[in-house]
Amino acid sequence: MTILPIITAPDPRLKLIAKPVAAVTDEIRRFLDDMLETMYASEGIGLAAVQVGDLRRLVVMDIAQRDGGREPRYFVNPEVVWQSEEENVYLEGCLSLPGQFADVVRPKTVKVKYLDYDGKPQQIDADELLATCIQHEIDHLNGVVFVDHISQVKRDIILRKLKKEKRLAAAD
Ligand code: K1U
Ligand code: ZN
Repeated sequence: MTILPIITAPDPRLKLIAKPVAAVTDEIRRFLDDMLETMYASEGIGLAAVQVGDLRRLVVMDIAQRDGGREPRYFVNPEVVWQSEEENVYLEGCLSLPGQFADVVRPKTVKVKYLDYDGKPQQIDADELLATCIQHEIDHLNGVVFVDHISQVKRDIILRKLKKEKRLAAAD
């Protein structure tokens, strides 16, 4: 399996919109496996293909890994088909915005339809961290990052910090 490089902000590739997948092939399953290994290696709980420069609507997640055992989840063409009016606030992070966190308000509960690892249609009712994380990952597929949900002032502070860190890293 391959650990893929993760794109970090600011980068125009994080603003691109991913395209639906026609069928879940062996090649896609191999790529999902690489995405999952990349996510585990980075100690994340989710990863969208856009974050590794691939414009397909693919997401991997494991919200259980901090409790010990692994419970990987694979979402192909995930789509929110219902969202609650009730909202929830969660302190979000992002592997593409390393070291940056902010409170994000999102629907508390969502129903998501998707294809699973075997290409079978599925639907889940998500709440708590699962709902937050799947919405965060679907945002990535639509060229949106969590700082797009916060005030412009806070967003500018975070993006300026990341830009400076990239400049300093490039000068090393
Ligand atoms: O998409 C990503 O960049 C992955 C991201 C998922 C996420 C975390 C928290 C809220 C919403 C979405 C991360 O895994 S960030 C890093 C992380 O490991 C983490 C941060 C906060 C809580 C739990 C894990
Ligand atoms: Zn993210």
